[in-house]
Amino acid sequence: MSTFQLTRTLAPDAAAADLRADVLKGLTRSPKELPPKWFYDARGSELFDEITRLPEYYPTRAEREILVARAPEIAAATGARTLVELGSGSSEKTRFLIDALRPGLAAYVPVDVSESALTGAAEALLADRPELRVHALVADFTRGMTLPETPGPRLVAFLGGTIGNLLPDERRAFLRSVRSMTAPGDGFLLGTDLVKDESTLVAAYDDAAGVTAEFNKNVLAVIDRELGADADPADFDHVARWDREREWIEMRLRARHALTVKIPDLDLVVPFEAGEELRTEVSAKFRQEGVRAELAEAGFELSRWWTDGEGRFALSLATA
Ligand code: AVJ
Repeated sequence: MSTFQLTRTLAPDAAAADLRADVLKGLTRSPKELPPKWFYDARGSELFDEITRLPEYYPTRAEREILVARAPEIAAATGARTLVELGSGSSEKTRFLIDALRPGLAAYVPVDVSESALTGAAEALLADRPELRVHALVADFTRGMTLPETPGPRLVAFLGGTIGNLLPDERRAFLRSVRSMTAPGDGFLLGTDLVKDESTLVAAYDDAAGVTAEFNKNVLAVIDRELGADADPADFDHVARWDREREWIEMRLRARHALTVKIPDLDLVVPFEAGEELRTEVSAKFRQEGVRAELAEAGFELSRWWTDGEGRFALSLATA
């Protein structure tokens, strides 16, 4: 009997159609913008992995510290028999949760747009945990999805602070869709980066080694390869800026001089003025009261709040 099952809910060419639509819309509006999900081709995922090991990029280490310390409490509080993880990627930090939930855990349901990430993660997990049942879902969690029939209670986890990449409206819709996949008594575990001093935040998104700059510019390489475009990363500067009103970091690509980007697959020529900026990512930072209010609006009650020792990052446990 196999312990690994994979369900595709995305058409194989859905990503290609989404990219075309996002690029057409984002590069013909003013100000220009692209959604951050297009960073993550194979090279972009590798660069993000490198980012998580940079001295300036604290969120991954801070969240791991909380998970290691609190996994037993999370397991005891939820008694979850199914762990669903949205945007699971490599599932690297999730093993602390999985191991704390064993042996009651009946199924681990990782959800990601990347089939290769899902199979790689499942392989690594199953190598040491042959009894684990993994039911992977290839799906775009921002679009809502149907979960497999597995035993409750469920714990839905959304880690890494990735919720910060969603704009406030998208966040509301996302939290409601998470609520709609849970039943009373289920749990929701949410990782959020916290508001802190500007210099720490900006450094985390503008590291000295230039890895984040390369990650940011990788979106141009994706457009060049997938849409036949001629954007040259050397024509753009990496910008990371703290918006103190909206309490989010923005990453942008700033044209070094006036230029055009030709995108033959879209029949499009995109002009940039000298100094014009293209927004490539919003990464919102949170406070406890804001998280509590957003969860409540979606129908969740915040029941536990844990931070790392330095108070940089938080894990929230909410109940449906
Ligand atoms: C993976 C979305 C949590 O916003 O901090 C890292 C992505 N961008 N450096 C974040 C990212 C620039 C990261 N998330």
